[in-house]
Amino acid sequence: SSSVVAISPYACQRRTSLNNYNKLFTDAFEVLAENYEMNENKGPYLGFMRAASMIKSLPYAISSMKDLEGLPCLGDQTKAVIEQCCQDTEKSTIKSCINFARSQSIILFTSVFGVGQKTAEKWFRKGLRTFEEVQVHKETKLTKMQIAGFLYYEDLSSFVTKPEADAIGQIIEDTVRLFMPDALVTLTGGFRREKKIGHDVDFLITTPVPGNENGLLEKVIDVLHQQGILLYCDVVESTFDKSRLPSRKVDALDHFQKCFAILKLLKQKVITSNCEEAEEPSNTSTKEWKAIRVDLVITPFDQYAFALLGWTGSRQFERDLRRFATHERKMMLDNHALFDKNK
Ligand code: TTP
Ligand code: MN
Ligand code: MN
Ligand code: MN
Repeated sequence: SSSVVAISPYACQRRTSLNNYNKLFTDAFEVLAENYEMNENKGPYLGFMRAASMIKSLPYAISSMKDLEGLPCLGDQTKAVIEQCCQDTEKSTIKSCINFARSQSIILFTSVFGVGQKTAEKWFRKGLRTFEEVQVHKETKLTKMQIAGFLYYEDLSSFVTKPEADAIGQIIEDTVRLFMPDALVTLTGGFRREKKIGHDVDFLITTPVPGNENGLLEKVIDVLHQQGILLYCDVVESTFDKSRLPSRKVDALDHFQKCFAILKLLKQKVITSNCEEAEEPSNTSTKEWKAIRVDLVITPFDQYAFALLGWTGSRQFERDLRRFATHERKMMLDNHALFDKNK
């Protein structure tokens, strides 16, 4: 079953559908990767992420070590995990990978919007194990972001569906058009990759007339606030400096003005087909709205193409695009431009 055509070591040169025939392996890899990342062990982290990404592009399910012949991106560590998984009919290797090392409390704490690794570990060291313990503990000082994270925890930890993403898109587009009728509002992130669910909804906003995007985000935020649907908003101002060359830092944040927000989406605004609505009873909530994480990014028109490429993801695809540009083309790619280092 192994393929005759050579598979590229770069994600950006592989055709990858949403059909993952090797989810058991890639889940194990991603959990292991996350664990290495947590311990700031970049090498094995990238190794497992790269292997997971490559395996996702395979048009067949791996069933033995023979299936790995000629495949790129696999090192001794990743091969050892696959070998164990293949020999193991109970799938206990995979289950043990998934329960590997990471404290349940750290997993719980970092699942809150605004709580990162450092904060989770600090709470754990103080002996805190549950949300209740964190919230009643006298010394805990929560940031605005974490307060919102706890307040809307249930909604934010459930997945965003495509109909919900489309409903949010309509709201953003309508609001932007109040000020800028020719503005472009584009759905990016996982939904642009045709994923059916996401953890947030990402948008790029631009206008064809240079400079017209200035001040737009503030106006949009103001309207959302006046409508009573802005539950949380953290604006990050643009830090783009034209005199600076693109940063070499892998996974560096870009310089666009953006906001990380939580919007209140009325359930009546979500257009679902009848069969999807029939599944609804599992949701016992009687509230008429759902809190949704939304990222809005403002880009000048001349950088829109690069921003769109950068914000479409996946993270591994972006990482490999930049790696490909650097090593195979001697160019530098980021969310703002593509630079030819020879010119
Ligand atoms: P995410 O929204 O984090 O990821 P996603 O949409 O692929 O998946 P999910 O369903 O979990 O939301 O990020 C979207 C893309 O944007 C991702 O490829 C990384 C990129 N990105 C930047 O380029 N700059 C940034 O500052 C951030 C936060 C993300
Ligand atoms: Mn997203
Ligand atoms: Mn994400
Ligand atoms: Mn996002």
